[in-house]
Amino acid sequence: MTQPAAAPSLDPARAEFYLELLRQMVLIRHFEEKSGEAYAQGRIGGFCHLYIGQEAVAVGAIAALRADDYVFASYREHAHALARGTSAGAVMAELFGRANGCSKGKGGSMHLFDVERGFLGGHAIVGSHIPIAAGAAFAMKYRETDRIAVCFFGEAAVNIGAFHETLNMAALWQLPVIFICENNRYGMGTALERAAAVWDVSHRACSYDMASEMVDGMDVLAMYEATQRATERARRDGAPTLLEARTYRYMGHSMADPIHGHYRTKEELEEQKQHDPIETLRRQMTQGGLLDDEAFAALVAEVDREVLDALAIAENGPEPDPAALFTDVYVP
Ligand SMILES: Cc1ncc(C[n+]2csc(CCOP(=O)(O)OP(=O)(O)O)c2C)c(N)n1
Ligand SMILES: [Mg+2]
Repeated sequence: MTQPAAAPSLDPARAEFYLELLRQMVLIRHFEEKSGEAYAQGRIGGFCHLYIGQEAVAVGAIAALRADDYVFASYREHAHALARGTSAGAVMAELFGRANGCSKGKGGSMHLFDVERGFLGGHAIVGSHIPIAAGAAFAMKYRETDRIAVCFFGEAAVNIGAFHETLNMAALWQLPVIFICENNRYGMGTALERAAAVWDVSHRACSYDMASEMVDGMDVLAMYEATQRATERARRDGAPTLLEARTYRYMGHSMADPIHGHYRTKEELEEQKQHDPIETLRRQMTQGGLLDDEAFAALVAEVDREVLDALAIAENGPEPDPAALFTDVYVP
């Protein structure tokens, strides 16, 4: 597995693109801060796993995709849906269990779907979506398209048999799929104190015959470029890639887990915040003369309006009709 590449320098001609990456990361962060508040107030039911700290992974990788590619993610997937273009209102309404949510209120936080945008979940069972993503990639190849599938999962999924079966088959069959392991250092067990650090995916995965790269998952541009290279391999050669994004989540495993948890120190968290993905891109853009404080404040204000609108859409959304219990989300 190759080591992280050096941070790319900014190209002034791409200022709008960088601004869009920054906007998406700020949207995800503020959206999740608000959903965390709403959860604490009892307005969101079920589980809720926040992504704060990891924004660069979903935003950078998804920016490298085409609109007709498929994206699969785990239960920590609000960000992936938002980066894919699902509206903040449709995601928030789903968290609130409302009929105007992207899964019609039947899925909640862990089961966001948006077929129109090729976003195929939202999967609560660790590793369960990895073979499904390879199946989608198989279909794309079988139909002789150059569409690809991208699958995001946590590093604990590397312990699941289906991960190994899928990588083996993807390599043998040369499937156009990109596996993105979001290695945030912790995979939560059933008891908080049993959270295990599995901060070393590469040695368990490198035995498969496919290109693999380790990426700085706190750097949105590094994520974008690594994914771009992987999409070229997939579209041009129909070949799979494994990316290991080294990242960090600031919040607990879920809303049931205190911020620092029992398994890491406050100092570790503070140290990781020094590599904040939003601040990193903001600083790079500012130093490159592509952003000033005023423009950043305007971006934040616009995002905050969008998040407040999303809350209103969720709160005013109807509860699902009980008859919807017997219908499929996508088949009327
Ligand atoms: C097959 C299976 N086993 C156990 C669980 C309970 N569980 C939910 S999240 C999780 C940890 C996953 O950690 P990781 O893959 O690193 O993702 P992260 O939460 O760090 O994003 C576990 C064990 C589950 N959902 N599915
Ligand atoms: Mg993890």
